Amino acid sequence: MSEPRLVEVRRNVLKQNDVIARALRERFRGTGVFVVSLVSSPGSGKTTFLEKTLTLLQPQYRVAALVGDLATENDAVRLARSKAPVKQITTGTLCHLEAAMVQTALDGWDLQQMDFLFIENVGNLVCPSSYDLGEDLRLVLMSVTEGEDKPLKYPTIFNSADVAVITKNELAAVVEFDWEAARKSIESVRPGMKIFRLSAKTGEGMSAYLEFLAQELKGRRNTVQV
Ligand SMILES: Nc1nc2c(ncn2[C@@H]2O[C@H](COP(=O)(O)OP(=O)(O)OP(=O)(O)O)[C@@H](O)[C@H]2O)c(=O)[nH]1
Ligand SMILES: [Mg+2]
Repeated sequence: MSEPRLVEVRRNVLKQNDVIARALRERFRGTGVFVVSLVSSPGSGKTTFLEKTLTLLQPQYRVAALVGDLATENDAVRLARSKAPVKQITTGTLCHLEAAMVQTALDGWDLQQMDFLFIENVGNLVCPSSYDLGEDLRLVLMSVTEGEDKPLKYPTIFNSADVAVITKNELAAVVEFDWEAARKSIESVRPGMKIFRLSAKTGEGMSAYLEFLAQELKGRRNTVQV
């Protein structure tokens, strides 16, 4: 029996995305920019966390950001308060960013003038996991208000990410967040995954994360001569 046509079309789209993502990755490596993407469910705090990250990194590093949403420029407006270059990508009906969208959005930007490029994906715990964007590091965010079992329910997004970030940590006690249960959920889906606990609102935990980013950039620059 032949495969349904929908499966075939989907496979071709993913294959095409992989080709563009590979080209993007080579371009990023060639220019020395370190690219970090952020995925999470809607409202986990990606933009808040990213605005804080851009603001705190800027005295030392050259940073820029792309942000994806189905509609509105709201997040780009918020991120631009950091004074970093920012572009909004609106996807219309798509629940994820694709490598081609990132490629188009980078038009006119000189990657050689950047240390870090951040890409905030559309808020969704399912779709973004299938699409490589050529990034060096993928962060999956989970706020303490979402429940500790999200990694068990949405394993693919945790599997496709490199680092987990637990956000809104200052609310943990109020919502009776069970840190040990959350850690076990992540560990069972992705053993050994690095986890940061922080609050973008209070700034608690941000310095450990920023230090980690600095080390990642350093490691990259030591292995790739630019
Ligand atoms: N208390 C608290 N609230 C936070 C924190 N981070 C974000 N929020 C709030 O959570 C809500 C959603 O935050 P956003 O940063 O817009 O979340 P997002 O993941 O970018 O949302 P989408 O782009 O729509 O997916 C806002 O009301 C923020 O003020 C935090 O560390 N502590
Ligand atoms: Mg956002």
